[in-house]
Amino acid sequence: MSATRGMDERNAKFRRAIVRPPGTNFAAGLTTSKLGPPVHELAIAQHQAYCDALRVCGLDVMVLPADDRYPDATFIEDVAVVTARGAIITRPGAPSRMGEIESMREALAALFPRSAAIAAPGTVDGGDVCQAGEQFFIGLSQRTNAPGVAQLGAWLESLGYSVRSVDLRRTDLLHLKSGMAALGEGRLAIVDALADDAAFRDFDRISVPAGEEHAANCVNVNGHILIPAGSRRFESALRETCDSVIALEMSEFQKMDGGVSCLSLRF
Ligand code: CIR
Repeated sequence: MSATRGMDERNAKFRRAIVRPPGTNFAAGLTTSKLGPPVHELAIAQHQAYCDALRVCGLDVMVLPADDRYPDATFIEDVAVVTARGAIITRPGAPSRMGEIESMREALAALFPRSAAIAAPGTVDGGDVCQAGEQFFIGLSQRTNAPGVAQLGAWLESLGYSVRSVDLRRTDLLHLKSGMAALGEGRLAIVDALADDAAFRDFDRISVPAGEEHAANCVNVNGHILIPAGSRRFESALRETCDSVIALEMSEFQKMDGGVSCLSLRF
């Protein structure tokens, strides 16, 4: 990779996001939480507030139609990995979600005419993929298998990125980004269960306090850190070092094991 390209990307900002509102059967999606069924109207309102926050961060938000065939389709981050150098359609690890890639392929075609794709037997959920500058972390999880890690890693390296894998199977995390997030400038938010993993050795780590682990699923959008509301200690730790922290009500998505990062693809 040329030094110029690296410089350009460090200064680059996200310009667009793709989102998909929850469908009417959102409550039929996969979940392990014991928080009860989501209320559709409230989920729609929280999703709209989330889109408004992305716009405040300067993004042009492309809203795909809700898709009642796939109750988890609002968690759009899982079906593609989008970088400044190209996009790849994933192959979600949950059988009920595999069909979500068809409409994503159509949506991305105009923006990334030569998207790559994960092939069987590989499975990858985008929630297992975290970019921190030139470094990508890929979680080996319940959803992302070893062939998926290998395929995605090779594709990212072909684009000039560095890749490290993180084995999540010893944790109870659904996805890598259920437990960590890149905050920019070499900083990661990270839960205790992952903090000692050698993959993160070169990064400054901000601990997500016990009891607020769900807030590890936060996202840096052009210097604004979007976090779920109600994580008081984590929010005040972030406010000490980050210029802008935006807390969003995410209760209805948490009921379905989702959070702030899962609801958009940002590029
Ligand atoms: C699922 O289990 O697939 C959805 N209910 C939640 C997916 C959350 N996605 C993410 O963290 N990237």
